[in-house]
Amino acid sequence: METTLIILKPDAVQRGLMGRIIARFEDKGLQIVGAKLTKIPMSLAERHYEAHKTKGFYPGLVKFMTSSPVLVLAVRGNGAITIARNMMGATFGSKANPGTIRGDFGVSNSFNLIHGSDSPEAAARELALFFQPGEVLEWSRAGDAWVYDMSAGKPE
Ligand code: D4T
Repeated sequence: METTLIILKPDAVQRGLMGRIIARFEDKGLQIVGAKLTKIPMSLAERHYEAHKTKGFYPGLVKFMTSSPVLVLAVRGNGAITIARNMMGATFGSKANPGTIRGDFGVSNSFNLIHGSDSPEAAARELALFFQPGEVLEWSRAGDAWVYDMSAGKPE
């Protein structure tokens, strides 16, 4: 099982899209194992996006991410990192395909609604940035036996 860090960005929260976006992950069969509504401090936004520090869009990105509350989620499932990235769609709302979160809910390139970790290493780093030990929960869903075929002893 993988856990990925998802952030519903300030535009998603301000536009009242949290419920519809979370519903997509739940409908898919992914499990919410952590959730936090928070206003990201500047220092945390800078660390989260430190890979983009030299890019021209970095100052605007950090300003946007700290401008208003976000909903931070830990989302778990077999292959959750890639599944969530595919559900999010291309980075720019103007380019994202219909059927994806960015493709269905946005047209902006910089206000692109959602962040998702892009690798297991990034997920581990980002989960540790946004969640304290114990805030990502281990819990079993009553319907889990019908989300995956477990007949081989692992999720298929
Ligand atoms: P995040 O990291 O937010 O999940 O987005 P992506 O993984 O899809 O895209 P990214 O890391 O390349 O970009 C991070 C963030 O910066 C904004 N951005 C990006 C921007 O405002 N202008 C740009 O030219 C690019 C490339 C959007 C997402």
